[in-house]
Amino acid sequence: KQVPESYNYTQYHPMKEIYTWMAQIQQNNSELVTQHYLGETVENQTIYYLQISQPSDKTKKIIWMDCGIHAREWISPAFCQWFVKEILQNYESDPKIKKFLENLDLYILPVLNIDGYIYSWETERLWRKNRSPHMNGTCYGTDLNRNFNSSWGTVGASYNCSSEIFCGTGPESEPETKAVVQLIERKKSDILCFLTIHSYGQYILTPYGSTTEPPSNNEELMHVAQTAAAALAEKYGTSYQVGSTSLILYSNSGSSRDWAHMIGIPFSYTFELRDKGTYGFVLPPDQIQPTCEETMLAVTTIIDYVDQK
Ligand code: ING
Ligand code: ZN
Repeated sequence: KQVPESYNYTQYHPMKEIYTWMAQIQQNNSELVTQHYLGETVENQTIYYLQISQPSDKTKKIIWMDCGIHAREWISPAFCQWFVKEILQNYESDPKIKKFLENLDLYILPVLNIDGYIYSWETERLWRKNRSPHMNGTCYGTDLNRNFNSSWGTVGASYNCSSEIFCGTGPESEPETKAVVQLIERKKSDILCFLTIHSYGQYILTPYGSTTEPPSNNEELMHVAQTAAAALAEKYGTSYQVGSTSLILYSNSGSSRDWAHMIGIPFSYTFELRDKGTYGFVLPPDQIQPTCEETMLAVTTIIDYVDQK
């Protein structure tokens, strides 16, 4: 399969280059990849996701993975792009990939918070939120991972628009949140697995963040995540901690992971990629490749498990 040859997957890329990459990926792999419109950002940038589907008449289940919900977590979009490249490059030769694509479609959203990502490149490297204006433009940004309709605004969130964890003016107040919600709601009975990629800290987080009450399938959720973390560690020895957000970190409400599980998607996880704080959000480019390689093992472990279920 063709991936744009000149594209450097071991560098971070500005949004403009990611847009071009998405268009080329679809052009060069038109039998497998479709670029779909998801919605628009506050600043009218178009949000796209890529659907990777093997042609067949069979109805398939869906694996969702979004990246770049937080602007400064640059390793996240880098991973979504790496993931797509790996699937396309190894599709012919790797029977495991061919096998799960018989039953599953992959929906990959490389950058959700496009306005924030651009702002992080051009103005403020450590910007986190989107770029919605509040208080007559004196204060900017909603934390999109506090804006979903899952115990919205109850814990680990702020009503102050200058806070890093401002939850917005209401559940789904932001167009970026709404765009995700509309698609996922429409497809939810087919979605098996919802993965949302962040950094940093080296965690695989299970629901819920908003309550310490475990979800009904907690044992299986934990088992699969632990297997994924073990597969990840085999590559470079990187250790990940597994557990529910509210138990191993702190409580938070309005996250997309909680929301996805609450509407009935059984396997819902947040990944917090490298590192553990040495570089934090400013992970050096020489760690893109090892981070993506090891994360690939964790993600494919989860996909294989849900495929075989
Ligand atoms: N972390 C996520 C956040 O939205 C999270 C997930 C929530 C982690 C609560 C820990 C506790 O804050 C990052 N890095 O964005
Ligand atoms: Zn994040």
